[in-house]
Amino acid sequence: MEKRWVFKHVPQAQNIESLSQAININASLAALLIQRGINTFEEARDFFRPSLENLHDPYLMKDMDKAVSRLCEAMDNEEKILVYGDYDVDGTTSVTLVYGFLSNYYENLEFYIPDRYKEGYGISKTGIDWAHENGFSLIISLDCGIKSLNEIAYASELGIDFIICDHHKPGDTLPAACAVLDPKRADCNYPYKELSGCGVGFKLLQALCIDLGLEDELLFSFLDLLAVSIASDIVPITGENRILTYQGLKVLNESPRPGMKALMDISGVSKELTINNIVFGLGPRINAAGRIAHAKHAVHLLIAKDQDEADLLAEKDK
Ligand SMILES: [Mn+2]
Repeated sequence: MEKRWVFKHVPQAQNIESLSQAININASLAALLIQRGINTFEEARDFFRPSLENLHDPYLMKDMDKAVSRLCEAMDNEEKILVYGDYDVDGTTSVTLVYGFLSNYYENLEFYIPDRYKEGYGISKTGIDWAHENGFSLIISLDCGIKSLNEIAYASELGIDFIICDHHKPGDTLPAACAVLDPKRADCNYPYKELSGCGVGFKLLQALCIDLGLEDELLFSFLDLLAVSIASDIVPITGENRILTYQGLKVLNESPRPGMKALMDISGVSKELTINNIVFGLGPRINAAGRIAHAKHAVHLLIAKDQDEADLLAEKDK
């Protein structure tokens, strides 16, 4: 493969001098940082110490207010809520995050992952019919939905509302859902555009926590799923994704959930887990469930609370 080298400009001497003094590093390192857009003490601090305090306000995302108020209405009225995700790693980690978090506060909740071979990618008519037959009136779609205009219109005829959490580029028309969360919407002013599908689901939960006055701590214990989604979906590890990945790796290394621990053991990760271990070890194993059998097994593995159960489920996915 032919490589095309893109050379970065050498920064101005006075900028190198001022950054190297501000953070007490040598000129070569300061030049490398400036070439990566880090010019000040504050920017360097945020780069070296990625902090959850620097996450963006979730309410900057278009439709977030509508999404939270529909979700709260559903919970107040004890409606049946379906968490619907795609069958790849981003989809199954998103479903584990949203289903796993909400189930701590709300019981009338189930999840659904379409069958890769029978239903294909995205929202399926089969899935909507299943939701209708089982009395669901709200579907939260994760990592899919932005292009499912017909399916979402069909659901609406059956009295089922949608909250879409997607990160794919929308077409010319948006689906007629109650709320369409997607930073790539042309009219969305959210400052960071490269979130994974799981990242958009995380923003919805972050907004819900603010609205209901819930502590962030429980939500942050789910950050391992964000790190796995970001690494496996190959979205850039910049900005907010870098904070989520850094903190997610910490959760994976310090207090992994049983399902992740089981996958780490099977992948032979003995030392500190890195992004490479996720991309080549954990991610493919989570993906395998959807290819060999059904991706719902990956969610069962990731939500397992008991280590013996998780070890057994992971053996199956081997
Ligand atoms: Mn995705």
